[in-house]
Amino acid sequence: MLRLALRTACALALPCCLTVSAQAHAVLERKEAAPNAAYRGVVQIMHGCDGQPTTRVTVTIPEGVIGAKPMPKPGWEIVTQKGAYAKPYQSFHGTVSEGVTSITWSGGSLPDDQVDEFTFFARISDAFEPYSTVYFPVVQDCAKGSIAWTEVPQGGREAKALKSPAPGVRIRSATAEAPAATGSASTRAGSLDVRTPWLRATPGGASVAGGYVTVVNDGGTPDRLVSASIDGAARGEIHTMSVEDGVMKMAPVEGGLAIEPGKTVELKPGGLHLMFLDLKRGLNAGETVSGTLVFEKAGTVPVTFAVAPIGARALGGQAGGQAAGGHHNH
Ligand SMILES: [Cu+2]
Repeated sequence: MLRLALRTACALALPCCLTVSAQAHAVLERKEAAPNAAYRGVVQIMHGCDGQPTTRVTVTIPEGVIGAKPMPKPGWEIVTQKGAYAKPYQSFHGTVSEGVTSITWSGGSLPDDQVDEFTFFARISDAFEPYSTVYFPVVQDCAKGSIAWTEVPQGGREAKALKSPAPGVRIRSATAEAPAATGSASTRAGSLDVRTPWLRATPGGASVAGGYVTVVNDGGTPDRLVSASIDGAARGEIHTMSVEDGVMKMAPVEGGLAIEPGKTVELKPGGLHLMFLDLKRGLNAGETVSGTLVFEKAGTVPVTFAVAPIGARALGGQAGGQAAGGHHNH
């Protein structure tokens, strides 16, 4: 088996590479899943093996992920392996004790300079703790050579420290699934209560969106919001907004935003806010967008942002027009 040196060109060329598994060529499109719910796994192959076309992709379905079924793919043959689960799981149709344990697509040829997706559906059982990560090892075989994206971080190491990390999916907490669009969504993370994350819909062509959330620290120790991300945006920043000489100005918050014990920090239009940059697509009112907030102590908190209309002052509020946000100047 050929183990490749990772090419730096990847980091420059593709937005995939901005995410945690920095240089992985095999990634999962959806990096979060709800426990005890359906999961649509899309394995994205971003490169071949050192220039060689990809001819076979095998994904291992981990224990606790049940009822896996591949989606047919024109030009590719599918072979599944079935086996007994380590224990029985509850499913829609009663108890299941066996199922697909690996899926292989072969017979096609994906050139190094093209990308493709290999899709399966499965159910994430209730066997996983909230905020744990489930790994789906992928083996990528090429006309010449092969890469095993099968490394799983051990003992607190980070996935990005690995040379060929297995694609991982983080399990959301059950509370994060509360319907965000109602504005009542609240996610608990340590001593923090993360409430009502929302985004403003973007006007046509805009590549920047404002994000808002309320964080309550009812514990006894300070914490700090250090970063934020949403699906479909290359990066997120935390901004302050102030008026200097009659001009509204924004600036990134250096070193993160302190969340002192006993305090509520409100990120809202006209004040502190999140800013998501380099959007791949526009945001439309009424939809929801998955994202994360990263705190120094509470860690990475998956959240679902509800999208409110362009210029909205609050989730469920009325559009406020130009003056509301100032993101037009960004
Ligand atoms: Cu801003």
